[in-house]
Amino acid sequence: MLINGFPFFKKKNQSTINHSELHLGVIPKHVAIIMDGNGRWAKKRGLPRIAGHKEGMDNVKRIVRVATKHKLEVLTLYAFSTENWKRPKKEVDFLMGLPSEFLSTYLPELIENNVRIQTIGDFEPLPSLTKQAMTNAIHKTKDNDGLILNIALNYGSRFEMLEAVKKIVEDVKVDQYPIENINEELFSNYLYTKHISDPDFLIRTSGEQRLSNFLLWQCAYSEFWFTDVLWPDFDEKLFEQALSDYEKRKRRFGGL
Ligand code: V07
Repeated sequence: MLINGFPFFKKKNQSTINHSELHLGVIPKHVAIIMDGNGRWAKKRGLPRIAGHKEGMDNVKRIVRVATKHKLEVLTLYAFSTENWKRPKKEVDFLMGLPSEFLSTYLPELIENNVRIQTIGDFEPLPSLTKQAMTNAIHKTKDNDGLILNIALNYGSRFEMLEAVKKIVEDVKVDQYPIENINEELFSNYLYTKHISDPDFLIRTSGEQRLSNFLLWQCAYSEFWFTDVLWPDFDEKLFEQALSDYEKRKRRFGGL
């Protein structure tokens, strides 16, 4: 390849660099990320908030590549919460366009990299174009057995648990099982995440140190990792730093 008269060689295929180069012994199987700080990233540059969301979306592509490189099993991203509807309509509309925008450019690469797309959240209230884009991507990647890219869309943990309670009560009412059968395993099977292991590692960017209604039940035993870095600036190196910190915590555990 020639650019400006200089020969450029394709970089070594990312997936051939394995995590041993980073000395990452224990890789979390499931990483969940609260991608916070996009609005602040834009404000710092005098740009509208939506410019920050666009930059945040481009960063999702980079981080998904790192997740595949390190052979994570599941990457769950908090893309849109049940509380996000309270934002100005223009911003909500823009956010709702991001899944189709992301997939229209990136779905072929996801398919090529054996990524399987899934979602958690209340799908029904989403605009039909958003639903179509997601349903299509889920369908086209359903047989892939690499990374599960799990997108939390219109997700709220309390809502998820209340819906689970309602369904359990219904099932008890029609004598599917007695109340005594209700245990953690049964409850877990009524959540959006029933097919997915609990997160081993939860990352939140942009300085806030709280869960904000994200995976409250599922994070009961997760390791938490926080950084002041804003989501659009959360790069490959920092992600690998986080993974390496996870490994150190696990090693200490093992020593006890
Ligand atoms: C959204 C960008 C990232 C920062 C947080 C809020 C804004 C990627 C997606 C996406 C990716 C794959 C997919 C569906 C959606 C996305 C929303 C917002 C709603 F299958 N980024 N991103 N979706 N932001």
